[in-house]
Amino acid sequence: MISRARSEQLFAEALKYIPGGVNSPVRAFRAVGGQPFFVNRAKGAHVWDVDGNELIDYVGTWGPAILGHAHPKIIKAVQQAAEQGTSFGIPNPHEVTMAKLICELVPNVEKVRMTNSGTEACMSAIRLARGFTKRDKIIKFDGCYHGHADSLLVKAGSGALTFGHPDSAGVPASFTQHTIVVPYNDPEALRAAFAANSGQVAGVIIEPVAGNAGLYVPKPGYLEFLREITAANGALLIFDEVMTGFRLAAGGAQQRFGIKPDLSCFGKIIGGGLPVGAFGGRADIMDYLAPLGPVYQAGTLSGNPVAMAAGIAALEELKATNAFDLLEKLGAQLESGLRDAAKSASVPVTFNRCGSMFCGYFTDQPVHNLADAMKSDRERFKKYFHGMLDAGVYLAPSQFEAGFISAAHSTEDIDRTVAAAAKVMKSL
Ligand code: KE4
Repeated sequence: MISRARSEQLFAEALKYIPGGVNSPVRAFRAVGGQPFFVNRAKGAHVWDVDGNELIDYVGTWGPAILGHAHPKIIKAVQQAAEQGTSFGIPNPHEVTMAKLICELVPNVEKVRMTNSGTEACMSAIRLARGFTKRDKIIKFDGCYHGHADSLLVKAGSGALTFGHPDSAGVPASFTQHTIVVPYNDPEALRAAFAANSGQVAGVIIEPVAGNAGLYVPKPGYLEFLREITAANGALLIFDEVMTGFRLAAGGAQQRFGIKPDLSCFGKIIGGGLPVGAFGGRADIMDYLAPLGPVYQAGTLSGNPVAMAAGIAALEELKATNAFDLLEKLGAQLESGLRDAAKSASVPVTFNRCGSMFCGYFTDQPVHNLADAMKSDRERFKKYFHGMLDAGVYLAPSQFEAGFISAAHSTEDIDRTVAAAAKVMKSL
C-alpha cells in the first residue's frame, strides 16, 4: 500500500495558508479527486514525493522540463549566474544572448521582449496587437488557454475548463466584450466572425496545437487558412507557443507547420524551469513597444539574469543534442503502446499526439475541438489517473491537460508506463 502520509500532512498545513492549498488551481487534483502529493526532488524523467514514492513524470512541470528535471547543464548555469547576483534591474548580457537565441531558432521572430510568465507574454502581445492595428477586438478559440489575463479568460482551457466554469468570476463583462470565441478547426465559424466584425479585429490568438483541453491538432490546411484570413482582414496572427515553442521543433509549431505568424508568445522551456515568458515577431510591430513606441509593457524581473542563464542553457542543449528526433521516437512508442493497451482492454480511447505532447481521451469519437473533448468520460479518466499514479506513473491530473515526454524518458520508462496502462485499463 502506497503511503502518502507526509504529503497529507503538508496539504493540511498548506490549506491553512494557501487558497485550496496550491499556488495554481490545476495542482489541487480537484478534477481527479483525492489530494495532491508534494515533491521535493526531481531528476530526469522521475520525481520523488515527500514520502519517497518514485514516479515517472509525464507533466514535466507543465512543459518546461523537456530535457528532464535538474539537467546538470541548467543547474550549473543557475549556480554560476546566481553567484554573480540574482537580479540587477539593469540590462545584463544574458538578455542579449537569450534574445539572439530566440530570434535564431524562430526566424519569424525579428525582435523579442522577455516577461515573467506565459500569461504576461500573451497579455502583452494582445495589447501590442491592439496598439499596432488601432483595433479593439480579439478572436480566440474555445478550449485554448492563454494565461489568466482578464480579457482572455473566456471559454479558456486548462484549469479554468477543468473547473467547468470556463468564464472566471471577477472579470467584468466590459473586459471581455471585445473577445470573440470560435470553435477550433472550424473555418466557417471564423469566416463568420470576421464578417460580423469587419475592420474591427486586431488579432487572432491561437495555440497552434491546442494543449489546454487535452490535446487536439489543427486539421490539414487550417493554420494556412488562419494565415490567409487574418492577412486578408488586416488582423495580426498570434501564435501562442508557450507550450509548443521549442518543443514541437527547434522553431516550434510555426516551423513544424510552416506558418509565419505576425507575433508569437513563449514561456516554459525558455526558462529552463525558472519563471520566464516572452513575446516577439515582426520588428515593425515590436517597435511599437515602450520605450520606442506608444504601447506600454514592463516587468521588474523581466530578463532576470538567473532565469535567462537557465533558459539559455536549456535552448543551447536542445540545439546541441537535437532532442527532437528522440522525442518523436519516444512519442511514437508511447502512442502505439497505449493504443494497444486500450484495445486489449476493450476500452474506447482516442489518443491524440503531436511530437512529445499527447492526450488520451476516454471516448470512441475523434477529438478535433473542445466540444469533442467534452464528450470524454471523465469518471473513467479519474479512475485511470489514480490507477496509474498508484502504479508509479504521474499523468496530468485532469482530462483537459496535455502530457509531456522529455528527452530524459527512457524506452524502459515507456515500457513500464504501457504495462501499467494495460493493467489499469482492464479495471476501468
Ligand atoms: P503561465 O502564465 O502559466 O506561465 O502561462 C500561461 C499559458 C499560456 N499559454 C499556454 C498555451 C499555456 O499552456 C499556458 C499555461 N499552461 C498551463 C498548463 N495547461 C500551466 C499550468 C498551470 O496553470 O498551473
